[in-house]
Amino acid sequence: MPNLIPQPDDKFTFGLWTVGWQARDPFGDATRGPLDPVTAVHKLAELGAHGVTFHDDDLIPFGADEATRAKKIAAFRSALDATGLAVPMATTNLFSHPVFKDGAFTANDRSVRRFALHKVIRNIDLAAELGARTYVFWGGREGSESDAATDVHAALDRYKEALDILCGYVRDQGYGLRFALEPKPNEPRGDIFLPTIGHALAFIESLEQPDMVGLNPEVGHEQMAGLNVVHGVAQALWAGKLFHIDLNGQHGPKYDQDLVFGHGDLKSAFFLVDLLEHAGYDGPRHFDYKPLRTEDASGVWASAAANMRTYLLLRERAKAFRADPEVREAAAAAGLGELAVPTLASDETYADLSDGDFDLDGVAARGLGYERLDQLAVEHILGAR
Ligand SMILES: [Mn+2]
Repeated sequence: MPNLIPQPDDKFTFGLWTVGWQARDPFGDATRGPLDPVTAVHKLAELGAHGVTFHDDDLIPFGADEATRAKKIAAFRSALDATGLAVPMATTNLFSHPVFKDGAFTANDRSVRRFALHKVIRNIDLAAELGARTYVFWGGREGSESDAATDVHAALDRYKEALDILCGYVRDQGYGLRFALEPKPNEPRGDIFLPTIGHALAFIESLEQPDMVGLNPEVGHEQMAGLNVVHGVAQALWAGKLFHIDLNGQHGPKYDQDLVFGHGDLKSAFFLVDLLEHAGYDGPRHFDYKPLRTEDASGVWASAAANMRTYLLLRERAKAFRADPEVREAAAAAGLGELAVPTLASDETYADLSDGDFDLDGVAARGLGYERLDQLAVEHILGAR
């Protein structure tokens, strides 16, 4: 039996806001009480996590005075020291307070934009102090419900301006931080700017320091847009932009479910783990999920453990899939390796292309055997092989 006990080396991390979610939704009140960050740190360490991540407001209540702020940070630090838990990533809450109802970096109101930038800078200092390497930007309120009230061109100018300012700040301070944009198509805004991995990749190239900025794709966010998250993450890797990843579960285009990883589209989760494990991604496996509203505290910790165990199970399944001689033979028969061969040889040009010796009818009629390969994957996922 493979080792399914999470180890710090597995780099599993959780946001304070995940296990700490009190399960308020648009129709109902909280079903759970608040969770002290110190308790969360101890509990996550016990379960085998490597690290914890936070929004500024998860740790320090919005508007807290200096004394409260210092006290909260000190308590968090001692919990980290006592458990050895790392803080690989941090981010800013630019969505809860009513002041951000029309966005933060892209709010029409310039004073809101200036307030937002200052809020970020303050938390970047704390993130750097705690040793974070990645700073995430999820622009959940950057968007609109009405195109009549939205100048997208100007909004993208301001989004770029904000990231250029913040890149400059991090560079000036000499912090070893990189930024990761987290795309999402909608919710809480009707339409969010930079809605998918592809939009964000294109946007990054417009920045003054594109090398400092990459992506934090989230499984459920791509699936809410009806997209294949494995393809999206593969393209982020191809572009050298997979700086971080948010793992969770989602059943297709509907409200943001934030299920446990693997509790949505399990087959896609299998191929995502296979990709991460074999494509050289060595960053955190960060779970951004919400324990179901039906759960009490013990259900919360069961769900945290479930994320990690499901990942480890899928990692074993992916390893077995790749090692299976029948899978290798089926992949070879399907011509999978041939796509890695350039279409023109190194000494050829387009002038060498001709259809003279091409077996048009033969190639058109040939079966590719993908069904056999796909079923082998399903059998590995089901533990039947
Ligand atoms: Mn997320």
